[in-house]
Amino acid sequence: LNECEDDTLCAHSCENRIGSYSCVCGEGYTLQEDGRNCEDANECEVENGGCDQYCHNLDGSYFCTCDIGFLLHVDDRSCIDMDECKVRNGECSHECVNMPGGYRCACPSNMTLEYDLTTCREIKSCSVKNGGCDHNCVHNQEGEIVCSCRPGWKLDGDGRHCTDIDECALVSRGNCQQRCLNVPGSWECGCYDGYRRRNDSLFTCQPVCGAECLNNGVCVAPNRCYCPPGYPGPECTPLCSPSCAHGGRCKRFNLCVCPTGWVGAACKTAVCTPPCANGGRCVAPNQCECTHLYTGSYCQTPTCFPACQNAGICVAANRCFCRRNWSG
Ligand SMILES: [Ca+2]
Ligand SMILES: [Ca+2]
Repeated sequence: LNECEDDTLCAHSCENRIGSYSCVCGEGYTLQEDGRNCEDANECEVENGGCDQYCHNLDGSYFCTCDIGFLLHVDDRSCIDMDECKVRNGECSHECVNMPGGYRCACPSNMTLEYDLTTCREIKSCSVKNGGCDHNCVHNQEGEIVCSCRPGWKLDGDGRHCTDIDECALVSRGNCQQRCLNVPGSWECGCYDGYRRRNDSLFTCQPVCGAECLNNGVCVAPNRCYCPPGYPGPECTPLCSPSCAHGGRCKRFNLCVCPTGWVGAACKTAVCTPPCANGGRCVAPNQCECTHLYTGSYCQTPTCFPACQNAGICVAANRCFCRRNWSG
């Protein structure tokens, strides 16, 4: 059975199959859910129909268009900038500058564009666009315009524009001792790593020593102090030889500042107050080492050996003062 012989079954065309059939729609249409009718497909909904700029849907097809100033390419999709300057110089009296989707007229620096935006008129006064000068504009005795530039700039060959002078490219390199950095209208000197600019000069650099060089030492290179004799330590710290003991601080060459309780050149002598008596030896602050016949914090107490018996009193080393009726 060929159902397709009934041409009312499908809106567009019919494809016969064994025991069945299906409807097919023409290009630009999609089959609807009823399997019979065809509906326009909106090509613009998918990636703008491939159009560069504008996409317009039609029943069964679509087309692309472009903005004013653009032309539709022969591929009917891309938009190409129209070069208006190619036709009669865009009606410009002097220069024509093509731009995407448009163009503009331009004038030489000694002229200005009229309000029609196409005609250039010569500038004859400094009061119009600064006479076409980048910086300074004056009239000479003949009334002509004379341009000049601010310091650090030089006048171009056109007599109007000013260009920055690259001072670093000159032989003097801007008188910079180390680095030279050109900037518009001026320049700056810089220093290598490990150096900084001197406070008293814009052009010269001095080395930087991480910490200050002490004791009149001089920073002669990055992190290198030149130190006076007796101060060979890092950053010219003083040398004490022998070194200060017991936490003493080396203040000047071979001069220790000692902590309380210690004296001497290297803080090695202990101080006992009062001093150790009876031949005792001061071994640490207020610590006496007594001879074997004396005791006490400063060896002030004599000892008797053997000890005095029967309430006798030890009055001096190994000398007992005995009570009445006792002796020995
Ligand atoms: Ca153009
Ligand atoms: Ca410069």
